[in-house]
Amino acid sequence: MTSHPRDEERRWWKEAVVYQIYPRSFKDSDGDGVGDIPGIIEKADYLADLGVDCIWLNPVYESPNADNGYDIADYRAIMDEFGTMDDWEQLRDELHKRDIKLIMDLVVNHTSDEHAWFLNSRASTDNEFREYYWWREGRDPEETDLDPEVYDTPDDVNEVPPNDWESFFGGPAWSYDEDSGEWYLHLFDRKQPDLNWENEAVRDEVFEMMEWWLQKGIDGFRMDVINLISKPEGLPDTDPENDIETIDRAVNGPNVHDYLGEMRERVLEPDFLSVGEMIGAPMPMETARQYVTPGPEGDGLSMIFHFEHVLVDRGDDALELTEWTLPDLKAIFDRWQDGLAEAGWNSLYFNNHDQPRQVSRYGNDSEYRRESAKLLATLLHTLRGTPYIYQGEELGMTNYPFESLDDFRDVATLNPIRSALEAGEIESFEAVKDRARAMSRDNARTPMQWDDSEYAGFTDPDSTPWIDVNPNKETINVEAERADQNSVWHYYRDLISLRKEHDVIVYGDYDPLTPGHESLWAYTRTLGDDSLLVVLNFSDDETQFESPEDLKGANAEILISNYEADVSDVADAVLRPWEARVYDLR
Ligand code: TEU
Repeated sequence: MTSHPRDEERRWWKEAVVYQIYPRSFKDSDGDGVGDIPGIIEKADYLADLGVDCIWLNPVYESPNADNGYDIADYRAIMDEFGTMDDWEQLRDELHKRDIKLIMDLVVNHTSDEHAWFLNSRASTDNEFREYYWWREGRDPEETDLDPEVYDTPDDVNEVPPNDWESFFGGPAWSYDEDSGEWYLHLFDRKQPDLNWENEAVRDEVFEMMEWWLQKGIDGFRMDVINLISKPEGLPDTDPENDIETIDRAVNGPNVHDYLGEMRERVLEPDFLSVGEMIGAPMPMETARQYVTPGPEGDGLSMIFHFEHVLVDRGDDALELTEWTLPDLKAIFDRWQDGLAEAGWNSLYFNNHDQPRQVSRYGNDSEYRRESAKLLATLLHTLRGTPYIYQGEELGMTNYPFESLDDFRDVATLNPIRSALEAGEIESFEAVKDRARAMSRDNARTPMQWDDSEYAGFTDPDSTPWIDVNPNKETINVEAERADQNSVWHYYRDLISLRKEHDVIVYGDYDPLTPGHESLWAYTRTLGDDSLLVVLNFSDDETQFESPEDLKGANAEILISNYEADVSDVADAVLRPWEARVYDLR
């Protein structure tokens, strides 16, 4: 049994609650319909009132915005739409003044095709920048199974790309460059060429840039798709017969731990929050541990974002939805809670700028919106790990009622649907409407709902927001929820403050009690003499919790619950729809 953490195991980033800000959709200060840094500064007190300890800021760097800032043209400059470097410095200071830390997004698997490195790289085949990216000659179609018709090449070029990989946004992962007659690799959009980390000069550039930001006083990085930086030897084709797709070829490449080890030695410190986004699933636990074990044995990342629980309802195809079950979801969390119990640390999230809204996906966003939003929050804030709140989650914001293709802005939604339409695989948008609605990243990107005014207080009434505001801003908004003691907002605030009072929430052991149950998720957290029991009813129906013998008659007090809690008896409690209870068993 874990007793109180030894001092060296204590880390601010284990005790913190992180709040993610997607600047484009948070708050527009200058009426151009796009959120910006001065807008975030206006809301610094809001963040302090909620009680969060750290902000993760999505990319604010100069970018042509093919992928909303994940296509960076200059790592050391701020995007005009978002403000200036002075604004950024002011934001840093305003946050730090309120004891809120700041981590920046590090997007170094790829750059924009408008980054100076790529412009140079493209300019000729023999300059030092050519080796910054993955340029390769094409192949004779006869020697492959690939259909040259599929690729975008001039009529007189009868070639297919160096391998058959597909972009994660749909279409081929290679684009043909007419000037040099070669192809370049882009695992995402064609405007996001992959950097070649095998080149030491690339690593130097990246580490110097990270150092530059750390010198500016930031507290760490969220590392975009960092498990893609090392590519497999020879860039082999996929192997569908053995179920090996592009993603399997691309993740956790042979040198990834060397590169991260070098990063750890050169720029990272244990006190920085470094959270690596690791796409693809499932990930072997050994690999995960390697990423999060402190140096020199491990790569020394504080934690990672794995994808297993957010792929639980996804099929193989980008547009395929499947049913998820609670036992499946629990099994994933249990595996990670257990896998990183001794070494490493977990991140806890359902939402971010790439995921549909959690209450629409794992909860009930109509009749039990409020209850289920609070239940999901209870889960994320009482598991072992660091909880991440994505803007609007603290209001129980929901998915958007998308009606037509024009409502979407995201390349990851638009590219595959447009290709499917062009290829005649679907006749109209209607064929994929339900799926696009359920899973589009744009669900997360509609503007933050501050009040019930025309554009929810996100931007001026006489401006036009870059993406529509959810009509439910009438009732779901900051102003209304702050005025209502029973709101999702107040519940989040309570959860955040409980974390500060109870070490057991941060450091306690996790023990699941109901792994196979269809609708109940119950577990204990234990640290020395402190012990919590969490019981969650993932259902529209009442569900009885049969407590283990040793908990019957335990002296329990309800620490927090999403219902009026007149019950303190653990034994065989009947939980109401989406009821969440946290008992203090001490
Ligand atoms: O996302 C990684 C990623 O591949 C997925 O989350 C992606 O959104 C999904 O597979 C699309 O269907 C990161 C960023 O979080 C995301 O916003 C960027 O678009 C992507 O990397 C490229 O930088």
